[in-house]
Amino acid sequence: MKLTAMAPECGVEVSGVELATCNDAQMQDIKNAIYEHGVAVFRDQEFTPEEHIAFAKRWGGIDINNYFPLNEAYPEIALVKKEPDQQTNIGGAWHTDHSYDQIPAMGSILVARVLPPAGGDTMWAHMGAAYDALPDDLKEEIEGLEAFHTADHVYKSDGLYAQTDQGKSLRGHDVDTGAVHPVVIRHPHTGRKLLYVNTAFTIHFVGQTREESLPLLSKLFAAALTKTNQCRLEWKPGTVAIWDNRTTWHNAINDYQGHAREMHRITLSGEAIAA
Ligand SMILES: O=C(O)CCC(=O)C(=O)O
Ligand SMILES: [Fe+2]
Repeated sequence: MKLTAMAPECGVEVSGVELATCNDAQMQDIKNAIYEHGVAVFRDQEFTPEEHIAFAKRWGGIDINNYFPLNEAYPEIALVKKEPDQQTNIGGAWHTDHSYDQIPAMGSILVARVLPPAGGDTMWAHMGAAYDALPDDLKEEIEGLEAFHTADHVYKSDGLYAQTDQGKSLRGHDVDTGAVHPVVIRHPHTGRKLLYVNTAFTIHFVGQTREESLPLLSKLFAAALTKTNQCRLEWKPGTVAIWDNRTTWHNAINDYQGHAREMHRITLSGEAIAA
C-alpha cells in the first residue's frame, strides 16, 4: 500500500489496495491514514453496492442519514444526487456532516456512480491544521468554549433546501436536531486538537446569543480555511473517498450545470467527542 499526500496538510491518495478485499492489517492502516490526513482517496476500485456495505460494516456501525434519499435496493446507501435539470447540489458549501448529532458520524465512504463530463470536484479542509494556524490569542479565546449545532434551518420544511430545487428530493422535513460540542475537540484516535465549528450547522456559543456569537464565529470560519490546509479531488469512474468528519470540513463544487452527478454514500457511525 502506498500513500501519497494530496496537499501539504490534507488528504492522501492510497494506491496498491483493493477496498473490497483488503485484509485486517490494511484496514487498520487505511483507518489510521484517514484519522491523520482527514480524507483518503482510492482509484480504480471495483466496489459493488454489496461490497460497499460489507466494507462499511467492517469499519463499524452504519448511520442512516435522516435527509438524503435512500437507494431502494440498499437502504444503507444514501444517494447524493443532482439531476441535469436541478440547479442546487447537496453539500455545496463548507460543512462537516452530522455535527448536529450529539455523537456525530465518524465519516463517510463516497463512491462515484455517475459523473459529469467535467467538474463536480470535492474539496476538504483539515481542521487540525486550521487549529494549529490560529493566532495564540484566538486559541486562548476559544479554550473551554462550547457551541450549539443544528440542521433545522437547513433541512426543515421552511429551511434552506426547501427553497431550492433539491427540496423535493430530500426527506426528514420534520426532524429536530441539536447538539452541544466543545469548539476545540481532540481526535478520539490521534489525540490531535481540531477546530470543531462549521459554517453550515454551528449556530452560537453556549451562554451567548447568535448575535453575540457571530463576530467570533465569523473570525473562526475565516481562519479555518488556509491556503495549505485544503485538498481537491477530481473524481473518475472507480474513485472512492473516505473522510473523517471530526478532522475535516468538505465542500462539493457545483460547476456542472445541465449534467447529472450521482454518488453512493454510506455514513459511518462515530464515537463521543470531547475537548
Ligand atoms: O457530493 C459530494 O462530493 C459530497 C457531498 C456531501 O457533502 C456529502 O456527501 O456529505
Ligand atoms: Fe457533506
